[in-house]
Amino acid sequence: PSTVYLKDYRVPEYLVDSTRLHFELQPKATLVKSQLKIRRNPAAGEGLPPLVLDGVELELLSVSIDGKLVPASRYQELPQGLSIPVDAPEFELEIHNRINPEDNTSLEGLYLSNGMYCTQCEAEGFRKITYYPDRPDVMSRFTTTIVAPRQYPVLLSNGNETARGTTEDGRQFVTWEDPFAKPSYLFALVAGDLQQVEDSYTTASGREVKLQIFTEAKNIGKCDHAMRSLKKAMRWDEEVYGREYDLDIFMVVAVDHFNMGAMENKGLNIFNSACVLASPETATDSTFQRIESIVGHEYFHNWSGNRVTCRDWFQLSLKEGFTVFRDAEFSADMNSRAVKRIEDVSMLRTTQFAEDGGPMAHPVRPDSYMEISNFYTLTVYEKGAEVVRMIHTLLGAEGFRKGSDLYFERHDGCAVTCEDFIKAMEDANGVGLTQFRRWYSQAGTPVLDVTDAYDEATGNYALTVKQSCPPTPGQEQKLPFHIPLALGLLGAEGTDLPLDSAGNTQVVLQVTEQEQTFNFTGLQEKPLPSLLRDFSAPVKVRYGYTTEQLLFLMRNDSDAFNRWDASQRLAFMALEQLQSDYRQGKSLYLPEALVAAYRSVLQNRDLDPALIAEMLALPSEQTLAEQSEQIDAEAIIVARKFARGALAKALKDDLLVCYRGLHSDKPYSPDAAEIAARSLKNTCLTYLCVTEDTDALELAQQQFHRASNMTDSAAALGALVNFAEAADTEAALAQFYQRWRQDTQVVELWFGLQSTSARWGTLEKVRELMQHPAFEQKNPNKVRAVIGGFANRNFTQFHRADGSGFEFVAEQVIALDKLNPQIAARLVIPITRWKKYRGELGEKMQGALQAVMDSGKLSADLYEVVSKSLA
Ligand code: HT7
Ligand code: ZN
Repeated sequence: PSTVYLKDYRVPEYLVDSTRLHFELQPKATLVKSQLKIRRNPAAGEGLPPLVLDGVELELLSVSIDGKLVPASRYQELPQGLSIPVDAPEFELEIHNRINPEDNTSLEGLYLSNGMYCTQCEAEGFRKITYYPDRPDVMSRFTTTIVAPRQYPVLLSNGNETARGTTEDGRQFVTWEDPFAKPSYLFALVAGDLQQVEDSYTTASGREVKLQIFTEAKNIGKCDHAMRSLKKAMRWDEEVYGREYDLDIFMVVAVDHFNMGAMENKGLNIFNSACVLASPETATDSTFQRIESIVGHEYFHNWSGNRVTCRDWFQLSLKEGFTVFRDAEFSADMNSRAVKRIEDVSMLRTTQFAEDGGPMAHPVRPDSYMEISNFYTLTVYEKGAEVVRMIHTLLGAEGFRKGSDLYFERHDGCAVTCEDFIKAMEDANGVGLTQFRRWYSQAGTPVLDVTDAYDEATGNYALTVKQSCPPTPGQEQKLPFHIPLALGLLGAEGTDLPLDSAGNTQVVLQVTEQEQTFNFTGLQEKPLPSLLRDFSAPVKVRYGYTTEQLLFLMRNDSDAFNRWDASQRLAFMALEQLQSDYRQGKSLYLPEALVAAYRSVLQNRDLDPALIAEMLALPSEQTLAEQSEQIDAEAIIVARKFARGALAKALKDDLLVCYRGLHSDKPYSPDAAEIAARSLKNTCLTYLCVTEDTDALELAQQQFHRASNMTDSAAALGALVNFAEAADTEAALAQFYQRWRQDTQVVELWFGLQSTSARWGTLEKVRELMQHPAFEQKNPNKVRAVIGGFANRNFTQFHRADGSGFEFVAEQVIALDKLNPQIAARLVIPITRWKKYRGELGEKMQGALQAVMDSGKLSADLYEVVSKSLA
């Protein structure tokens, strides 16, 4: 596969003013007729070069220009497209081709999912439907007619329905017209025997919008939460960004086979069923929250992505980083702001930092790729959102809003760049963000080394910040970043000290140099710094906190995020010590101070229970691995297991009191307070079960049998799967499956609980599950639950010392690549970081990766990840 470079970007040679599509649906032979009004792009230069269209896996039937058939000798079929000679600056092109949705297991283009036709065109899937300039800067007005047999009563596409009827041979047809010009990646088509839930929304300016969610009949009772979330998102975007919805209808469709979470096609969002369907009996609290955030995310794309889109795929973070920031703020406003931030930062630190330190590290705006699907990454999405958040921090809420208003106004209907976004922010606020732009072009996670000095005689407190950034592939040296460093200073009483004459207790330092000293004057005592409040930048901060100082911050910091962060630093220090003791063959011991700190958190009645749950959670093995210079998997596993066991034993009585106090018989509601209570209750239950005491496991059994909602049921089953005797575990699993076997989403959860079990024997179990009748290799959700659960969320068993976990993943990746390259290229990631491992385990991982490389011809997707990781 060849490499595409940002520096080679050229404007399109031809523009497409209108696109008329006509589909005659048949599982193995769908006929596609496309009529395009094409015009030479005046910005592209002189002459009339051939028109080159993208096309992949298409059967070409005919090409006509202005109504005349073009003989096959006149055009050239390319390996990935079609080249047609042009002799006029404007013409109408008609192409007929055939495609095979039934055999399309890549889930890109048009495919069948449980007998329902659906599409996925981002990033380059439209070229699997018909020949087209399949790039985001070619925007066209689409009209789509779908003809289908009667067993597909629902026929949907983008925009408004303008005609429907019956053809002479008894098939039905529907025509849709989208009044907004859009790139091909936002095209969508759905056909199936679907039911719908309908509602309406009145916009701020008084327009009535019809809202519809389509699913298979059996899921119709699981749409209410998504519908409520959609209406909240529509209101929020009006209130916070002044953005109204623009069509008369907004449709959402749930499909079972989907490579990602959802897709923001104009007016017709397509969702992975797992990201839209929920009921209290079948979905956990985190699923409810995930649905709210993804429904919001896709809806927000209507402005940040659809009305203003990307010029090219290097600019992906323009829409994704911005939209993730928007959805995170939406979720924070709907739920607990601090807990949302903690969850997001935990995920970023574990997974995005690992990506930034691994072989596929790339900037938020990458400058090259082989396969764009590989760049829908945590860096583009999550770090991209952090970059937007930093702009928000630097400009303030009002300044940011001015910038976003200008951005939408300036670029409405256009395909633009990250540069255009920053420029709008600068122009609206009269500021310069020149150095800040490096966040878009430099990869890697910056490190801040902070030291301080207090001068008693003058009352001056000097804080010195040194920034550095490790090398990443292709970027040895980095220039200093512009880093907003939010901080507060705590006095001995634990209160925030005033930092200026106005009495402000928090400042945002502008860190721009390699080394910089900031002075605070008039201080009566040496303060304790609370650094990087609310995680004001995606960096690592190193400061020599003592255990006592961290305990102090845990108790007193006014920034909830930093209270949690202090608990994590404290746990991290203890876990590092345990790892080192284990390596030296010393006996293991958990400091009493840590136990006491956890006890006082658990007993604190003033804290949000969800925050307590977060503070009680030890850093995951993955987080510990990410923070290690060289990963010693065995030491990490032993240390964490020991610490968890010691805490569980020491805190048993407190955990029990807390658990009992949080038990409630109220009917389920996914509101913040109740989610928080369940979260803490189930954290306590899991800790109690760690001891494997009979009475604790009895509690889990009771909760499992009596639970009235899936959150409690799944938490109890999870505890049993990890800590109960084999016979009890099997009995509970069997009972659960019998009860829920008809429910796809619950069966996926059931798969996930088993594949992530830390118990020895899980790998054999995973192989067994792959033979289960409910497992389907062609369904990404099932693959993610069983194989992905094992590879990504089962640190203990995936890192088996004999390397069998790695070999298993390699074997599955090779098999999956033949069916679905996007999924294979994601699944391989856990075995790409071999260079970070100590000793033999790293070699075993490298061997597994090499086996993938040597297995034969790989897809472009998989080849890119494997070759870059072996280099
Ligand atoms: N914008 C959407 C991206 C997406 C996608 C990308 C590659 C392959 C399949 C895909 N499905 C959806 C999702 C989003 O960020 O909203
Ligand atoms: Zn998105």
